[in-house]
Amino acid sequence: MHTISVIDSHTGGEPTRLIVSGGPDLGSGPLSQRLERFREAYDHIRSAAVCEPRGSDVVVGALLCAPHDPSCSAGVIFFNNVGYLGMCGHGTIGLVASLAHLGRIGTGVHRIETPVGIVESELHADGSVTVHNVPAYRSRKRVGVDVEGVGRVEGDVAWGGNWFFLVERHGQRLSLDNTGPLTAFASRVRHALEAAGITGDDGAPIDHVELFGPPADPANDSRSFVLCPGNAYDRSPCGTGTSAKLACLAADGKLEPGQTWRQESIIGSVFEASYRRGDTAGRILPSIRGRAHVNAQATLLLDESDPFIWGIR
Ligand code: PYC
Repeated sequence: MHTISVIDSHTGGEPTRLIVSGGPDLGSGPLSQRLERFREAYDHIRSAAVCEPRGSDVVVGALLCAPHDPSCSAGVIFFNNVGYLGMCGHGTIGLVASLAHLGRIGTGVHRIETPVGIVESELHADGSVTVHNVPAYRSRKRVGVDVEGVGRVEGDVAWGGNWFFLVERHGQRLSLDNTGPLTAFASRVRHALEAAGITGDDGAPIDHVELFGPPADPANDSRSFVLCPGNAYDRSPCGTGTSAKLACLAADGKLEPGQTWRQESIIGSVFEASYRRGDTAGRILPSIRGRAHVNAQATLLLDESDPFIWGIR
């Protein structure tokens, strides 16, 4: 029987399952290349780790890898119920909390290699983690798309480590008892973007949709509902999504460098975010602070006689 050791955590309610050992041997080289090897040769390990019946649509997986860049403490490849993520903010916070739980790192700054670049993370004495994310930017403002059964929806296209479509005017109620209709709405928007050929700059699909509205808690700046690629919604405020939001706020002159933005998730969890100016092309350097809690340390058992050994795909 094959076994995989994992640490489970959640960051503001959003789960991360970190594969510590027993995962695929992807060899060496840049993590972008190792991600392709994972996709081509070991996709069944992805689905075994995060899909039902062991996992669920909500679980984000993280494969701990030896870094290619020697200045990094760790490398990581994130994945979910349908594929792979370039970066994952809540997952990086979960990774750092899990490595601290294992006693592999202490408080301070740690460089983490991802398929889309190196991020710096800082584990604070109170257990919270700041992620200094990859550069974020808004690619296009107020892009219109015709959504079946809804009509014209306008949003911004932005990169925050993944591609996002950010919608302010959607007419939806951003509340936890309304996640069914929110999921249906955001999913239609994503399909409409795909049908209209609206993509990220590199031709990659815009696979995350973010709906924004006023916060439930007046201490926060905004509430969001974020639909992830596999149709699960993010329980956390979404680190890469908050980075994309900061890029839009910065581009509109609505948030100054260093100013704090408190992004509230659909379940009420919060990331504290700010940015520094990046380059002259308008890219920003986002920082996201949140807290993860380790809630399981387990061994996954992969039994060849189990008809769903590789998950329900
Ligand atoms: O926190 O960046 C994030 C994220 C992406 C998908 C789910 N969470």
